[in-house]
Amino acid sequence: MKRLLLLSIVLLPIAAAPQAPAPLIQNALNRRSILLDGDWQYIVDSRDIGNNRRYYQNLKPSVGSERVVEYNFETSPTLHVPGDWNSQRPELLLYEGTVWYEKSFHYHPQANTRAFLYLGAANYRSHLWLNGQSLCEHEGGFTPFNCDATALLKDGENFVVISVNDTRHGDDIPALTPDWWTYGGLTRSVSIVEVPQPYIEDYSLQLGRGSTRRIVGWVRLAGASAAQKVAIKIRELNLSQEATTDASRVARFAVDAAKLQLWSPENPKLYRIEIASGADHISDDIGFRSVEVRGTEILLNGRSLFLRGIDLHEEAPYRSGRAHGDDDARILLGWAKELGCNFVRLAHYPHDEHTTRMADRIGLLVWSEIPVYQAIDWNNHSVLGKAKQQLTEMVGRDKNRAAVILWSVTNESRVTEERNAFIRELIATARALDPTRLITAATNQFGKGEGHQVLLNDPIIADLDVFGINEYIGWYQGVPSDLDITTWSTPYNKPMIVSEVGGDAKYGLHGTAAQRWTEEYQEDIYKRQIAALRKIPFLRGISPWILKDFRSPHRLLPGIQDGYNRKGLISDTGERKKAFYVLQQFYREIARQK
Ligand code: GCB
Repeated sequence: MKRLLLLSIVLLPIAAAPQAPAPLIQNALNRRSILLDGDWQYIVDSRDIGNNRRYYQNLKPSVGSERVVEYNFETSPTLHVPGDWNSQRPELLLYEGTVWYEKSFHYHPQANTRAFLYLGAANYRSHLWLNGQSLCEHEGGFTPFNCDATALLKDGENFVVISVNDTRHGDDIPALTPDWWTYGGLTRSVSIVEVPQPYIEDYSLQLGRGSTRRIVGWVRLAGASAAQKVAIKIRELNLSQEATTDASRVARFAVDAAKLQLWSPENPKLYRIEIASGADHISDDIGFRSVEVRGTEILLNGRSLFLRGIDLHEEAPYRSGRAHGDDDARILLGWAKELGCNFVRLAHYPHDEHTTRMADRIGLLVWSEIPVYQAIDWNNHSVLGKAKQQLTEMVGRDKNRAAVILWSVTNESRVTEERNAFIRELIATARALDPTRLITAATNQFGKGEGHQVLLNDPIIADLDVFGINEYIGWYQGVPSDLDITTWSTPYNKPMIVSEVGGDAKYGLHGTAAQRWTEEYQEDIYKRQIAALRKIPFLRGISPWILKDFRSPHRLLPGIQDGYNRKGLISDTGERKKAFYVLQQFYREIARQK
């Protein structure tokens, strides 16, 4: 009997645990790599039969073979990577489900080298196979991950197969109804990143808290024994330092840089940092600045700052679809600069690394957020785990970007005990991951004071450094003239950013300021918002909603929205609306007052 029991336990199918990616390689963009971007063959798998049919083996149907093979990547159509599938094929515009991608490539392994398959992002769930073997799985549509491919890569022809599924679920992050197009697919670059063995896995170099001269940080090695030497060098400052790794493979640094030029939007100074250990060396361009809060002020390099901002989705300029890469980032952030911004809120999820690096180069402060958006399954512990994972991946990737000053943990979530507890855990996680940056959230749960007084009293504000408020007076609430008599107050002595305001306008639709959807109505909202908001003493910045019209499945009004949220200051085809110039004029005026 006992033996039988034992046998049945042994024979029970064991659900294979998903294979997790390896720790993220810092600064993978500057590593030696083989880009796998370009055309990938694809198969749409609307019924999820691909696993059973072993699409991952990339089999070929051949006449006379014993086995029936009912697919063929070789003769299947192609999708461009990076890029979402919705905007590349009209028949996939509304598709949600699984798509299998395949790419063949030539590879020649090098001695003492580890190779990782690196994905900038795949929305939303992905499973990677290399040469027919399962490599790893990842969940979350906006953060990078890498999987160690060294053992599976062959000398000569190789193939990678990736299944990506973007079906929405109530226990995902984001959950079921985000007001944006949940573009599916391999939305950012795919590459094979090569590193020597051992290698520099991760590092953080920033100004120490409270200092504008002392650079502190750490470098972590992978595949190394303890007590390895690591050196950092900043030639321009004539600085170098060496340290030895401890038992956790981390070497710590503290360097005084008396002649340091601090990074700011006006002077986005970056220094070339070289890091070396054994056979590995890497360089990065890093800026140094301090950011802190004092009372209701935000201080950048010790000086009070007003954030002249704009919100943006990661939607491509001039065409629809997910934006990616340097060129899109240059145009989108260039528009923000033209508007007079020193700040952007990258809504509602981590944007491409090219964007935060571009912000570093051209001088735009960044608010970066995870898609803990509106209704989330607050009671579900695994959902909290997903949110923490995305937060960790966002901070992990961008912790060396001077431009990023704010990590945001939620947008417009309703106040309940469960939500408060969930968000507090995220705030604690963010602080533990990065004690140098400010933590924020976009709140929209207000109390009512007397008359037209709005009370900004979401209880999570108590745990934040800076709080955002999203308010739509004149669009979702009342009419624009209500702004003339509205006042805002809060029991919290903290800086506030108005993280959303605005209203829809169709570019080219004109009328009176009383006619919704016209450029004049939107312009009127902006004029009154600016007049009202500038009276708030604890206001430290604004980032209206939004830079550019963007695709949304919620916005279907024919002839006006046609599938687009029209709150952009710029149309989806790049034309500036009247309100663009209202905000530009305000930003010019306050920039002059400094
Ligand atoms: C909001 C949301 C944003 C929406 C926007 C709107 O409050 O944060 O995601 O797109 O309003 O246009 O309604």
